[in-house]
Amino acid sequence: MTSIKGPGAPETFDGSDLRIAIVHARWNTKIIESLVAGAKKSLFAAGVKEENITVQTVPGSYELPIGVQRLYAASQVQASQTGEGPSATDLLSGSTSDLSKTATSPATTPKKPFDAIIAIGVLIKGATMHFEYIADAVSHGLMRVQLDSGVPVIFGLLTVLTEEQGLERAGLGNGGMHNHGEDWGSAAVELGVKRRDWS
Ligand code: DLZ
Repeated sequence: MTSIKGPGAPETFDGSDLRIAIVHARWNTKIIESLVAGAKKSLFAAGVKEENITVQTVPGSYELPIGVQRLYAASQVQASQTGEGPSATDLLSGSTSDLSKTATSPATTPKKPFDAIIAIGVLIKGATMHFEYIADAVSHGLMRVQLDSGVPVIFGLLTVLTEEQGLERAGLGNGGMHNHGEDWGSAAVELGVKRRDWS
């Protein structure tokens, strides 16, 4: 029997003028790389241009919320400096993070703020309570960033009990499960497009 789980019949959205970021953790690299590749595959399939996709890494999943928050702020500052967004003074609020420093360096090409950001991490349960604390903090942190900033943040955090479960969900297992990164890429395009109508 086919499963009823999943996002339903695919709709198509034109991502050709979207700017999308992927922020991913480096823990559990083999799984992460496949998820990132899956997300990019869907972005390209929807017409997102390679030059409009930014990939940034953080050490572990716990750092995803701050990575997403600063990268988005950096893109807003960059846009303000190239006349494509609100003014830099409205946005920077004295931040000294590395990502905002990157943003305040002179921009060469006009770039608008990101339309959506995909946060990708893989948490594999161990023998301690680490998993629970990080999963909870990251879930809440990413939701907070998206509601506070208004930019859609796609939840690409796998919270799995075993490595095998992670490999399966990255399309690398023997069970024939599809690569969940592809769903996240499609969700980013859909939300990026719809967000404009909701503005
Ligand atoms: C410490 C830790 C552990 C135990 N497990 C994972 C994991 O399975 N996946 C992941 O993305 N990160 C893990 N980390 C690292 C934390 O997310 C974080 O990078 C460190 O605690 C430093 O803040």
